[in-house]
Amino acid sequence: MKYKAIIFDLDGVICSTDEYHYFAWKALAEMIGIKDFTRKDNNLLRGISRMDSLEIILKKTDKVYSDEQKATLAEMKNDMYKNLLAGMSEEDLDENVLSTLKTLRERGLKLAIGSSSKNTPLILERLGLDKFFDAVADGNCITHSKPHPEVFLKAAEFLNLQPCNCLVVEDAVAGVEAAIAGGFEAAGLGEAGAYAKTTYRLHEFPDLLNISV
Ligand code: B16
Ligand code: MG
Repeated sequence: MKYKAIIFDLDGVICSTDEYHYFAWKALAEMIGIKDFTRKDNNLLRGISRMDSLEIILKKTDKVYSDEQKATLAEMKNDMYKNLLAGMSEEDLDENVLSTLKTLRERGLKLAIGSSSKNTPLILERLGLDKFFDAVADGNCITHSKPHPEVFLKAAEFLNLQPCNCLVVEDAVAGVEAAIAGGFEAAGLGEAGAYAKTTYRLHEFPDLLNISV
């Protein structure tokens, strides 16, 4: 077997919290007078840390913010995002995602999370997945966010495996870049699926079962 483990991105792969990030960033952008924050803009933030995401959004305004003000803005966005997460439950876990994960595990693969999000523990708990994965690397245990490979290297380290034995699943171009930079192969959903460096294109999550892992 080529792969011994699969490392999953969280937002936009395991669950649709990428939509909540979009709503929260859009609300924040409007609050500070940016009226044209689009889904296309939001795609640039996939896999990018909270503070780096804010910096990208602030390029759309001429206003200058101090570091302290930026920290406040990021906290406001996170509060709005967490309000949306509070409404999540196990019912928000797509049945196809859960059954695919279970089948992959039955096939003998280790399953891990590699997410830039500091809210990973909260999201996994809301979805009833807090004890499900063999390893979780997230925004709380890294200093460099995607496209740096640190989060995936951490996940591989937690699994005690080499990157060449792990497949990364991503929805973000930055996430595919991170995987490739770390020596992993990558399967991509959405924009990441169409990205030239992506090893396997997934049209939907269960397509993972068709990759000869
Ligand atoms: P937080 P992923 C990433 O998660 C999101 O794609 C990105 O939009 C977000 O800014 C980042 O996590 C940080 O999230 O503000 O919750 O710490 O896609 O790597 O699972
Ligand atoms: Mg993602």
